[in-house]
Amino acid sequence: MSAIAKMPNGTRTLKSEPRRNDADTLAQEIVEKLTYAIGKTTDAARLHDWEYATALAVRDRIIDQWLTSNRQTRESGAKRVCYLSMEFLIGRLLRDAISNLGLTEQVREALGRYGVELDLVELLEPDAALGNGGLGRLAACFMESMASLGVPGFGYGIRYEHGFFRQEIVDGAQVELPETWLQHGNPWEIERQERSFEIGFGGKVTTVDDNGKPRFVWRPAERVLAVAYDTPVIGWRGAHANTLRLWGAQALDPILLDAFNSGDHVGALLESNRAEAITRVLYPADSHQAGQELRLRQEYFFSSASLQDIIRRHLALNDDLTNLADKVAIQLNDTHPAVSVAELMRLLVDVHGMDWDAAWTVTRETFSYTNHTLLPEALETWPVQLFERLLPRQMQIIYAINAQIIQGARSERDFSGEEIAAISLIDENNGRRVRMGQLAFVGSHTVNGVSGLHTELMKETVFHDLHKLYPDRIQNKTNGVTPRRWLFQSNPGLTDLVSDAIGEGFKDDFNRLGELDRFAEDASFRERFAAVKRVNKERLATLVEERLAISLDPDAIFDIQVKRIHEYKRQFLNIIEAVALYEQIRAHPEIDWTPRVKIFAGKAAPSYVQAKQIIHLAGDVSRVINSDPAVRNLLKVVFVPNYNVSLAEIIMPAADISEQISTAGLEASGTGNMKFALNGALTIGTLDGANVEMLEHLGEENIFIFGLKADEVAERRARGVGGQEAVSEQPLLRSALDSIASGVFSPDAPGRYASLVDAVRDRDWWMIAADFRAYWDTQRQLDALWTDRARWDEISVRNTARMAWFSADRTIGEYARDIWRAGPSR
Ligand code: 26Q
Repeated sequence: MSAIAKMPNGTRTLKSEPRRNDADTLAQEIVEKLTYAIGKTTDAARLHDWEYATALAVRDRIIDQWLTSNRQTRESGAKRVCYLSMEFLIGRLLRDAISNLGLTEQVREALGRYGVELDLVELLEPDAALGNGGLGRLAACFMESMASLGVPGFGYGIRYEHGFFRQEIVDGAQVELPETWLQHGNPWEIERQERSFEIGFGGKVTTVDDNGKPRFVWRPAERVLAVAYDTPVIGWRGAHANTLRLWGAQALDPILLDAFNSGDHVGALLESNRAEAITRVLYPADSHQAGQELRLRQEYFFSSASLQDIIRRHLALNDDLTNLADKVAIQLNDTHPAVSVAELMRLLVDVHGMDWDAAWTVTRETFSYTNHTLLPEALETWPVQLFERLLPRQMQIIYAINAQIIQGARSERDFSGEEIAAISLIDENNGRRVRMGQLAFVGSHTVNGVSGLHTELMKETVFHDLHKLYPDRIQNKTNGVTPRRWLFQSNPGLTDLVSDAIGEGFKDDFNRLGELDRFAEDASFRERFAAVKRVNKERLATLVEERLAISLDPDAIFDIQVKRIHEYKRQFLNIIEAVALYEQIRAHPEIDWTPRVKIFAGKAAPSYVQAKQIIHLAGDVSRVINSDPAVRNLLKVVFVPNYNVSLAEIIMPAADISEQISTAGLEASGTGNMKFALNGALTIGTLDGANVEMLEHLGEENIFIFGLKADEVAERRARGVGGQEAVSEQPLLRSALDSIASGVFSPDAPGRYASLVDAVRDRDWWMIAADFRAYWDTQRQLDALWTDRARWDEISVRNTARMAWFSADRTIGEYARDIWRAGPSR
């Protein structure tokens, strides 16, 4: 690598001619890697070695394109997009890279010559699980999409040594185990020790005289080093490559030599342990405040490193920082990097000597911010005291920004005291806290929500008063998913079928997927479409049989809910419906029930008690129903442990029904909903998040919407309507709740679910009782539809055909046009 990077004409690749991509050449290069990078002969190589060698051979091809893309961006002076995100939930990269380079068949053949199967090799790669769920996966889809569109993009994040925990179910309960994705090395990353920056914490702020003006100097008490690890991200057809730059923490002085020499060998390492702790582990909470100091350290660490890197690169190509916003757009993925607003001000004013007003203009023109949640308990705030102790200068800057904003609101807009309190960067009601959402909002030129409904609710709720002050700042950018991973790679059968029908063109111009619509009326096409689904269901059934020893009938409806476990996502509603159905099947053996398999997967935050109970309940219900002969296999319930990206790639293509049943107004967008529908699943869902746009694009006959709307939920909550009435009026619901509460599914601990059930009967905050009836009826409507397979398959085909708009390419195109004002560099 360094031979390439340090060549005199540093941008030229070593190969003067384009690489050959035939199976012979690939076979030879893979064996070369096996020999010289791993030190093994083909006879001695384990499958792991083949995986590593294959990745390295493929990586060489990516690096060729990477160096070219970087040179093009540099020479064209094109604007760069820097996507700052605490999370990148990438999954595996080998299949993605091979597929985007168009090398799948050649690599398969190359490995085949040594009796090695590509599919098995791919399975050995650990998931890069540097994220919790939707927000992190969105960042990964966006990276792939920017590369595919040729938008010069940089992802900036944290190289967690341990990603999202591995979930095991022990005696019915979730157990979190450490995840060790780097154990066998990471062939995709390139460490860049020379790209490192000092990051300070704590200490004091003093002022010095700078030609008669005071200048602030921060003297941190503690310093650590942020070291860059780069992963190239290759786009579709290998036409462009971008960089994902993740920061790892190191001690400035890894071994305190004085201490070491005086014999204190353990003490000599204390500092390096403390430094490296910053990037040790991903916080596994996606909805509740973590609140720990280490989290704030992580946020500042990666924000500061990224900004220093951006400034360094800018100054290498430009005279000063006044035109920063013409050359870079920085997107803040939620508030996690929001401290960047204060940090950029500090770097511009204190370090680079810009005056305050000019710096504020540059800052605001550079940043934009995406909000991903309205849940009050998830809005990020930090105690002022903690902030001040850890980041004293940044805290001063936040106060100064706040004063400026509040003054403007008072003098120019005549804001009332209440309105001022609402826009203030400091929450004075809960023991003085810094509000990261407000900071990100005022420091950005554009703020966006991730679906139409979510964006409107942002304007009405969390950012009501800031929206009044800056009425043009909020925009909508409905999420999307990359069709490369979520259709081409995960569902090759369907991809080939679509190609047969409408030609290969849709792979390069995804909007053309719409041409598939007319095939919904073609009976023979529908049959082939259903046959692909059937094969995908068999594959999932095999996985469930192998992992859980539960046998599934691929002819039953596969009804699937996979996502983080959360009360607002209402897995509990789904389980209650399963219990009600179970009781009805037992009570009415004479009815011709439609066979159904309910599949669940997802992780609970380790401290989220109710979410963990829901997992426990799914397992308990599963055991009782699956083993009851009276059910005659008409209903099965399965909880698949350790949901991750790789499991999703098997699950999405195998679904008949996709469950998107959040309490209306609470799911910002959802992206699993898009992956399922793209693969032909029928959605049962509430009018929430991007389900609303899915309804618009699919047409109301092709999606199954039920339940209260967002405004109705808000109104019922405001009136304090509880669950009592709804429960007493619905015998199916009442009986299911009674069974769960009385221990029918938990005879070992009959009271285990008492509080879960009581919450529905009493407050019904999540509208489970309120929505049960509509949910039940819609499920039975789907049962009936299943018996008309021509109609079901027609709807299924239309779902795939009409999901083109939900490609992340469309989303990225909108960000580039409306927010970043950046285009392809080619
Ligand atoms: C915050 C502070 C301290 C510790 C952790 C966090 C934290 C971490 C992750 C808060 C939230 C998250 C993740 C949120 C998330 O994934 N939101 C989802 O974002 C998706 C992409 O926009 C949407 O589709 C989902 O609707 C939304 O729930």
